Amino acid sequence: MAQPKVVIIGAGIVGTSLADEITARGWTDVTVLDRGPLFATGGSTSHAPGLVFQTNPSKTMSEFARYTATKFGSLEHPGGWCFNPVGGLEVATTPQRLTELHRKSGWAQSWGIDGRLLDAAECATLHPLLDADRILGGFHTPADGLAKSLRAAEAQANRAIARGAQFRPHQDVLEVLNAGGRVTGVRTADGVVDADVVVCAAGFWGAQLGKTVGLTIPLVPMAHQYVKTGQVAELVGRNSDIAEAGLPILRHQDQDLYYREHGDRIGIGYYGHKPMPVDMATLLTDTASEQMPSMLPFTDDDFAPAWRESLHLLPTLGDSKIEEGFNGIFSFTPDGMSIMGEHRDLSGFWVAEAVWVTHSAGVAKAMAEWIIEGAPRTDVHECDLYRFEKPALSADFILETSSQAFVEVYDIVHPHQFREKLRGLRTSPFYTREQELGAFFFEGGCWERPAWYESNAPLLQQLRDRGTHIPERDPWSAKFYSPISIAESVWTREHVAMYDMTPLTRYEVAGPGALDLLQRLTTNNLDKSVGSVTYTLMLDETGGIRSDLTVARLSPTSFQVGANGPLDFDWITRQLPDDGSVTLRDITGGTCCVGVWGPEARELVQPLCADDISHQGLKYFRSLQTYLGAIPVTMMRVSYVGELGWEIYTTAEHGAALWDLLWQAGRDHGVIAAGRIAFNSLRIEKGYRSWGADMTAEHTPKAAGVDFAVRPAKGEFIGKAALESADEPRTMLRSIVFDDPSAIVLGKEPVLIDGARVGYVTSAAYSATIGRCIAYAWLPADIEPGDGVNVEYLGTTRTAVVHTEPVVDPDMTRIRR
Ligand code: FFO
Repeated sequence: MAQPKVVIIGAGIVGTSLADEITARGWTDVTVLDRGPLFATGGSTSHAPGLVFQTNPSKTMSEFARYTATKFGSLEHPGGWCFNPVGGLEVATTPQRLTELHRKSGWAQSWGIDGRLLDAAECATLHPLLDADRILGGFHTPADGLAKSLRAAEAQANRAIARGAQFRPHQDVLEVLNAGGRVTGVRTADGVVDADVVVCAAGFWGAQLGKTVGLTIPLVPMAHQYVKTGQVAELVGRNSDIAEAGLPILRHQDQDLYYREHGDRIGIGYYGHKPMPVDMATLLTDTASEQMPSMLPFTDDDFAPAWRESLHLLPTLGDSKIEEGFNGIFSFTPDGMSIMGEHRDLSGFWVAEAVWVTHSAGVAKAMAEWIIEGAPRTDVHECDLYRFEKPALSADFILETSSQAFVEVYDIVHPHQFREKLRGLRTSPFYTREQELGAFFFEGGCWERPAWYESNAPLLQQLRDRGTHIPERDPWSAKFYSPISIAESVWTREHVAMYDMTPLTRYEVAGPGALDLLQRLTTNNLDKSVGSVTYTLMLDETGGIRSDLTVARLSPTSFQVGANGPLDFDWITRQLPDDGSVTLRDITGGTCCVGVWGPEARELVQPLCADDISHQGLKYFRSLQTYLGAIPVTMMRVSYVGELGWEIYTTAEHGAALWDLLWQAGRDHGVIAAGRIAFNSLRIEKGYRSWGADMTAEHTPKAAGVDFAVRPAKGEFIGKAALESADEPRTMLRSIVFDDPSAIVLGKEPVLIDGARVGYVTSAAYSATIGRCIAYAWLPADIEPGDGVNVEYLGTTRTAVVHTEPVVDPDMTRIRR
């Protein structure tokens, strides 16, 4: 076959980097189009200040940034450097920020980025413009630095050109052409450019282009202020024209500020002002003739506090003044992450949008792997184009949350902190009951999810009265948390509890081709009798875990699939056969589910059911379509919390009646409603993985400890060949148990042995059953149960021991009875 023709829209940092990565992999028929001139195209890259801070709570984003820094460091440009590794310094002026820097230092260690916490004097030595008296300390990352965005773009473009790529300026893409569900090219004023692959790397212009092909690319162009001072006396003579900068790039996040040198001047960027979303329609008319449509006029008033605060932090600026400034446009998204992927209904149309210079080369590499090899080697689920729930694609949601992402860009954000605006978009039929019970709601996937119930406070008191240790939490881990959750998990293990499982994504997969499709898509054997329920994995072509599912066979040709969110719907949709023999329907919102779990679950439910739901009557991992009272239900004997009981499903209109029926019947058993925090603790005790947190497409089933769900003998499935030729895993997911009953970690902390970083924590929870915190961690494969490890949490070292799995109930006596 002839080489695929690739058109990249946008010659900014993403488009040029992608042209380089794609041509480097041997696809050389690449044309890059830009609406502006080359390479100062007038987009965000043209004015990007180029600070590359690599550390990020997201491992993926950190890896993208690390690749960018490394790659830019190796680029050649006649004008000079593309990357200047001056290092990065973030300073704290509040105790909260100092603690945050400890957390940051933890992420850096977890993701393998060199960094060190410094006291105020050390910070001032590193960056002599700093007033040491103003700061409490800092975090120094020597490998961070400055990217020269335009040079890096041009240098990468030149490599691509040398391999045959073409770059064409002044080409507004007027239309994306397609036939039979595939892209065939793009049309510009100059004519048609044929293409098999079109990549939209148009930055903040991209959302408009997406619209023309029926795609919502949820980004908002935001104006952000950047100024340059005049000459700063202290800097005179320090930097050669070529070096431009020698001091570390600096962040003062308590005041939403960052700084870099421009020779003997200082550049200051500011996020403290109100969000300034840019209306694209007016931008297009207002700037039609402008060289730099992405640079809006400076608004002095918005910058006044920034200047004041800058003089406090860097007093020598007092002799200087703001000499120039502008409000530069770049893209913000609802969750602050980039947007990557292929259009589901227009194959060959790809998106690489909302990418900072910081992450650009890493994103481009992953895109090239995805386009050419079929899957990126880095886990990109956090950036996937199809990660958004439906309400999150509304204009209201996109504007509101992207503005919030701007406000929070330098904020200290708790991992369990949830959106405050646009809440209540999805509520289960049990919602009013939950409110009555004093539920504290977390938000997830636009659903309201009870985290714990204040009505269970007396149970916590009972636990205290019987002498149970309830660990005190530090202020950080005590946020978005209540010890009531401990009482809820104990009550589940000792009696019975009701869990609202409605937000669990579920699909109906039906039709004569349903079994074949699911067999091809997943690793376990699903060709079992009606009533069977199977835990199974979806792999990508490289054998990485895309998701873990439960599949219930409700009839010979219809299956209910319990899934992990919108990405599963997207993946399955892409694999549907063309012949119409399978239909896929998201039934999450039209149905609901209560998990009734605990040793007394059967006593509670059996009297409501005419069918036999004894241990033999409805076996473990079997389902039954029956009635509870007058309510039609599907019961599945599955338990993510590791207790006797069922997930009980019904359609939405019966939901409230089902809840009330169970609640009434449970009175004699003291049934409680229990929340997500207890749920999470119990599943961690039981060794059950949470996809996205504990395992992703970067991991094989064996490494993640879920290879029991892989049955090669059943026949072909996606990823099977890759698994057969896979090397032995070098890292394994393990359960670790902390020694100190008061030790708490939350996830993403580094794991060390003898002072050297060996891995990182994925998720963690306090286990009431064993009275210790349990965590999952990715560790070298030769570290085994019984081995000791250290976990760094906010500057303290917690000792833990690798445990056999599961930690609780390895003999399954609680579930199988
Ligand atoms: N679907 C349902 N119905 N319920 C769930 O809780 C979930 N999940 C995800 C997505 N789909 C779901 C899947 N995660 C087990 C472990 C993880 C799960 C679901 C179930 C489990 O019970 N594993 C047992 C049984 C294995 C077997 O017999 O094959 C085990 O590992 O011992 C919630 O996130």
